[in-house]
Amino acid sequence: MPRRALITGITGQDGSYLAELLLEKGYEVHGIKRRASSFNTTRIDHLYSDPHEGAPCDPRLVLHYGDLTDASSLVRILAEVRPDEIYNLAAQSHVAVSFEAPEYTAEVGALGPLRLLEAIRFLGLEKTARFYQASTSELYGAVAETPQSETTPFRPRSPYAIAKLHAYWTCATYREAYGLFACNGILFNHESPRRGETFATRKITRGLARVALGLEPCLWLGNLEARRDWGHARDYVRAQWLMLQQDRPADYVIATGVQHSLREFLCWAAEELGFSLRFEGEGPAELARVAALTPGAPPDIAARLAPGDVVMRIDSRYCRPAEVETLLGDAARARAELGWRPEVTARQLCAEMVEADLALAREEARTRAPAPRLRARAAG
Ligand code: NDP
Ligand code: GDR
Repeated sequence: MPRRALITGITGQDGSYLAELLLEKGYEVHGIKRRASSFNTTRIDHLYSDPHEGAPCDPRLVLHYGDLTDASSLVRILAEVRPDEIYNLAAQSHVAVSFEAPEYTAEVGALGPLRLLEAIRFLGLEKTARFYQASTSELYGAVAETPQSETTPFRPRSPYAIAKLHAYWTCATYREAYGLFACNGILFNHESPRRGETFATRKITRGLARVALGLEPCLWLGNLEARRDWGHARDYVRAQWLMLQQDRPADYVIATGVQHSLREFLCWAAEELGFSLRFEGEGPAELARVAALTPGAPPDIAARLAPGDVVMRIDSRYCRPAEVETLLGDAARARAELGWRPEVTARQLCAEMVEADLALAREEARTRAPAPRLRARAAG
């Protein structure tokens, strides 16, 4: 009998890579997708074969409608699937959005895992199923200790992080109270060409590629000084799987141990496109002043290629009410116990993302036929 996994959030970035990994390993993969007014399975469509299209149907990928805010759907799906492994990846995962929708963020991110864990108990699966909770480096938020490891105290700084803190302790408590094999993966930022378009790295690679091809006039960003420990999502889902294959459940930090600023990432993306940015009107004091402006106020910080050719501007609407300035992970435990190591550096990740976004932008430019405005690799 193949092992059976259930992935919540299978339509997201990590869900899609994890589904690929588990299918490769011979699992029967079940995923929860939520109802949306338009298609929301583009990241996993390549894995799914429609039985009506005559293609050899792979019955090992099965999708179920459900929602982490709907306990009865979770009970029904768990009862039907009776999975060996459950990966809880679903969340309202955008930190900035969590300030605008804090209650919904907590409904999904804090109470969602609780509902799932209670459903596991209700169905008597706690002695057979293994559970992975998508915890996050955002739990460290404003903590001074660096780098951050499993023993670093948490100091969340957003409604998103507070919801994830609730989920972290729920997971740990169900492990201690009911003997459930439950792990928190405290993952630092991980990206890929499948990253959501409004997260910083993807916004940069997609935005600059589109600017380079004349599809957009300018890219608008917030705090360029934020420092993150960026890895590749494909490497990070491997760690998720490894955690559930151990003899004992534990919590693990997953990170590369190398940190860069968003400004560096922006410059790399520009380089990949064949141009270098010159910044003007900036500095920490200048940035703080702009951050304090009314959202949408005329910006005065810019990155130019040449006089008159502004390709990036700062807009305070993308600065958060409370910012996490710096995160850097220490994944020593994962290296020692899981044998996990990242294979892709942040610089390589950026190159892969630019390549993918350039291909998408070229395709769009071909159908829209605008005049490319910059001489760069983009024109090739
Ligand atoms: P995404 O935002 O790409 O994916 C989130 C997934 O959750 C999507 O499938 C989304 O569905 C689904 N979802 C959202 N709300 C609900 C709901 N109410 N019920 C059911 N499903 C829902 O996130 P990532 O793949 O990047 O991240 C996966 C998890 O890991 C998230 O929990 C995130 O918070 C966490 N995490 C991510 C890190 C990162 O750097 N990527 C780092 C640390 C933690 P839909 O496609 O319909 O929107
Ligand atoms: P983060 O990722 O908040 O770390 O959460 P994001 O890419 O959104 O922001 C990273 C940093 O870049 C700064 N920034 C901007 N961010 C966005 N989105 N858009 C902008 O225009 C912009 N300009 C500057 C941010 O202020 C921030 O400092 C991600 C999510 O995947 C979470 O779900 C996950 O838990 C953490 O990573 C680890």
